[in-house]
Amino acid sequence: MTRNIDLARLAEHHRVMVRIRAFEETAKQGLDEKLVLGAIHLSIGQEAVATGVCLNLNRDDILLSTHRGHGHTIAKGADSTAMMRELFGREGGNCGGKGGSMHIADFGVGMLGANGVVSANIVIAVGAAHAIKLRRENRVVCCMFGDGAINRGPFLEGLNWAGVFNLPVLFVCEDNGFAATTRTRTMTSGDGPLARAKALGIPGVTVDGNDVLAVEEATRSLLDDVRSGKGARFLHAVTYRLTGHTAVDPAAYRQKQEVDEKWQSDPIARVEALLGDAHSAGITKAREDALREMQNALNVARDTPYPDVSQAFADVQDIGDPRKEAF
Ligand SMILES: Cc1ncc(C[n+]2csc(CCOP(=O)(O)OP(=O)(O)O)c2C)c(N)n1
Repeated sequence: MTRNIDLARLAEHHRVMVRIRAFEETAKQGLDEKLVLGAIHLSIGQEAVATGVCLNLNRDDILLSTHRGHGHTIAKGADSTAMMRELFGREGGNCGGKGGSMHIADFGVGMLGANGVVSANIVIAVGAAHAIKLRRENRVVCCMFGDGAINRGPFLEGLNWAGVFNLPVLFVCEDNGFAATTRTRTMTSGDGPLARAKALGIPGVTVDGNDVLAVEEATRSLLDDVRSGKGARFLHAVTYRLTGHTAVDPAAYRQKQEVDEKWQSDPIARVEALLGDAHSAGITKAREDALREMQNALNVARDTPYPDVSQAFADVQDIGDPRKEAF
């Protein structure tokens, strides 16, 4: 079947996808140089989900992300240099260097937060959607989570609440087949994410999450429903994580052959094939621009100082005087 493809829009997707990949490859370089402390979780292979979904959100729509959130954050419009500074724990990071990779938030672009607690973002998203409804605001919430997250309690609570109160939220299950080192299907009862959403009264669809156009089309249609007050919707995007769970995980729990095969449906290569030879100059330029942007972000972050120690308790939850009360 031939597809009607808007090549200008596809090139826009391509630019975002290569920026996400370049950011992560550069962040990995920063990790190897011990500039990033702690873990980072790369989303290499999953760029089409972040891009196809987030490019259909408005700036003031709210996004909740996961521990694997660099791609979502970039696609929602956050500044890559601020993100690199955040990963490096430096001044001028999106959260002043206190959040790091797993807790980036950037309210300026509607990015309410990445989250290191699997599934916790679902109930936060639903709370935000309830607030939007009570204030009669004209915007929506999008919540990203992995296939592993559907086996935790907040998934049930969050979807149930969103269904009962008809809330403006799009749930996006980024199904990469694994929960850390475990194949999710070996620990998931029943027919999977979409069946669970439907059982909770939330309609949705399953798409090829490595096909950015399919993700975009499904997202548009589901968001039309959400924006027109029909209530929550669910997108189940099937993808694959091409690298380990964390950036230092060699992923020995799966066969090299499987990963090699999955590289054949690398979402970026698929977009480049669709763009075709006529766009080869644009493809090269997009890749070069992305690498330059991220290399610059790396250099700036490297040269940025750490925050002053006086900032340690600024902008964090007020628990009184921690020096007196926590001990
Ligand atoms: C509540 C909670 N339990 C366990 C963990 C450890 N953990 C971190 S990521 C992860 C796997 C999550 O799988 P999934 O939601 O599918 O996301 P993916 O890593 O595959 O993108 C686990 C179990 C955690 N961070 N939070």
